[in-house]
Amino acid sequence: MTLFPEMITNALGTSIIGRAMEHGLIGLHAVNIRDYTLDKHKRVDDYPYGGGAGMVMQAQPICDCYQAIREEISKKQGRKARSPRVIYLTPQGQVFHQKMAEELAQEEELIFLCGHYEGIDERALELIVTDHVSIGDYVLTGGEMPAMIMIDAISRLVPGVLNNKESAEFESFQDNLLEYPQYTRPEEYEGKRVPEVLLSGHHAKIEAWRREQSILRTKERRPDLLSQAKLSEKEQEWLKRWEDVDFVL
Ligand code: 6GU
Repeated sequence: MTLFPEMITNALGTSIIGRAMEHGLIGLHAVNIRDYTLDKHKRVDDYPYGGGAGMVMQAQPICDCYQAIREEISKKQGRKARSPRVIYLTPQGQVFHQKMAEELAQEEELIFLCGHYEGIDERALELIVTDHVSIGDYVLTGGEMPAMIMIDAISRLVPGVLNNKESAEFESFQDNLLEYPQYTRPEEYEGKRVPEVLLSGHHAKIEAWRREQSILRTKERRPDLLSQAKLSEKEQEWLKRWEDVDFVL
């Protein structure tokens, strides 16, 4: 639900998410809230009661838009659908993270409500919103980009959306560890060589090196994550030896 549907369809219609839609693995409908206004000038916002800066999005177009979407879902499912989660994108929400993406990827239907101007009439939020979500502690002009970020993060977890090469299996945030460094040809570039172990063909050694790199990289760049990572006894011992080293990466 947005006042700028083409922003969503243009951005997500390309690349991996676009391909997933073409393959019918996910569906995306950017619904224009303005289509549901009863105002003869097609207005969807008004001045805030009590005064103050900016405009507030009115409850009526949003709630009618929501009801129309629910009816679409019921029609598609051929029965009265249970209430889908409605995610309101707002800097006042819980901060989005990978676990939340995994949880939301289990849902059959999701509705994202994108606000603009100074906000949305609280009564609309009370009536339809189930989750308030922020994408981080900074302020944006609207909820569209946060919604797209969430849709991208959630969609790539839907089975079949990523192919083998893009597979989500080994990557950042798996285990709360960051991804290890990657290299491709040539073996030497600007005098910098690819780490020898990667040219060795010794798979066990390569796996061990990558695991080490993941751990060290997380320690260096995201120490807050490392405290939540599951490390073996041996790895914890090994990591202690790097405790006072801060020039490795
Ligand atoms: Cl979800 N919306 C807006 N407008 N700003 C944000 C945000 C959301 N998350 C962080 N900043």
